[in-house]
Amino acid sequence: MKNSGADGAMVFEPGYLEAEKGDTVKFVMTDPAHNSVSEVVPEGAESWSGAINKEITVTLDAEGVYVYKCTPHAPLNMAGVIKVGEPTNYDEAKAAVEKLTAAAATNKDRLTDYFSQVK
Ligand SMILES: [Cu+2]
Repeated sequence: MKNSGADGAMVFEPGYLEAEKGDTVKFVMTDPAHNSVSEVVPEGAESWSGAINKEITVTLDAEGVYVYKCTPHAPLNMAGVIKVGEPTNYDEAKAAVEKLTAAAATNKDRLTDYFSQVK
């Protein structure tokens, strides 16, 4: 969770990640005032809601696409995508990406670029 990265200001890096079922992902606080909150998780996986300024470790319990955001920087499209195995919930994840992108004022291509890597 960074104030500035290769994909611009207020950004998760990497913003797109492929992982295996059962892996854990730790959201690390490089800069302050961020969090990680799931927007969509596959069926059988637990959603998460990290507090501002708190690192959080998430276990990816199910195959599918996970879409998450940083609450205070959602208007800057600070959000990311994790793919685990087969994208079982592709349509639901796509809808979440479109909703977050529509609500964002800047970095409009960021999340759709991440999601375009989901195959
Ligand atoms: Cu943030």
